[in-house]
Amino acid sequence: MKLYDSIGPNPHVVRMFIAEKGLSIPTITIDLLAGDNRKAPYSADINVAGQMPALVADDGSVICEISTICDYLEDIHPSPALIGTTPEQKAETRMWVRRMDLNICEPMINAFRAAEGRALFESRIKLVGAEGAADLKIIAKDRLHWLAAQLDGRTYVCGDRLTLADIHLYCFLAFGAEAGQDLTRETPWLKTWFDRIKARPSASA
Ligand SMILES: N[C@@H](CCC(=O)N[C@@H](CS)C(=O)NCC(=O)O)C(=O)O
Repeated sequence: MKLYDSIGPNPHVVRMFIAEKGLSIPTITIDLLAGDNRKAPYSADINVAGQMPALVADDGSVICEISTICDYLEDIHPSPALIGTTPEQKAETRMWVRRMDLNICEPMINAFRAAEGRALFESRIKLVGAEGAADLKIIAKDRLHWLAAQLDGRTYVCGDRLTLADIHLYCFLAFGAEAGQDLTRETPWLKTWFDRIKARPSASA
């Protein structure tokens, strides 16, 4: 098995998940700043979407999209469970991951690409304009407030279970904090939760 890795929050999610699993997977680093992820051989042979990361399984299967990569790793290494051990636990984790990904992480990242990251991304993908970027930042913050209100009082997103949902949200908020969208202090619960996850050794993976 090998992981095609790079800078950025998506690869960070997978590295943190791997660290929490206690796994050691060899990595091949792709130079995202140089755009090597969008050139052959990576975009031709590994990830047709030209994005990072990608996992190559022992049988040569290529697995892309971070939630899918984490699902696969959980399937082959069920313990410790970071998605769940029952259908209900798995559904709960995936429900929160989907909510945070669609409603918070995507607008946050699309805003970053169109604003702070514009020079890097404008030759790669279609971007919204400056006003759109500002609106996306407002949407990400607004949805995060909604999420934080739902989770207030919980140790982890799924109660007493540390899951992919914590890892996913943490990695994106940590990225935002370094990239012009520091949302880590928006509510008292969020601050406490963020610092709790940040303290885990896996956070620096
Ligand atoms: N939906 C994809 C998103 C992957 C993604 O956006 N990766 C970023 C790194 S954080 C990337 O490859 N950016 C460089 C680019 O798009 O050229 C996933 O779940 O893996």
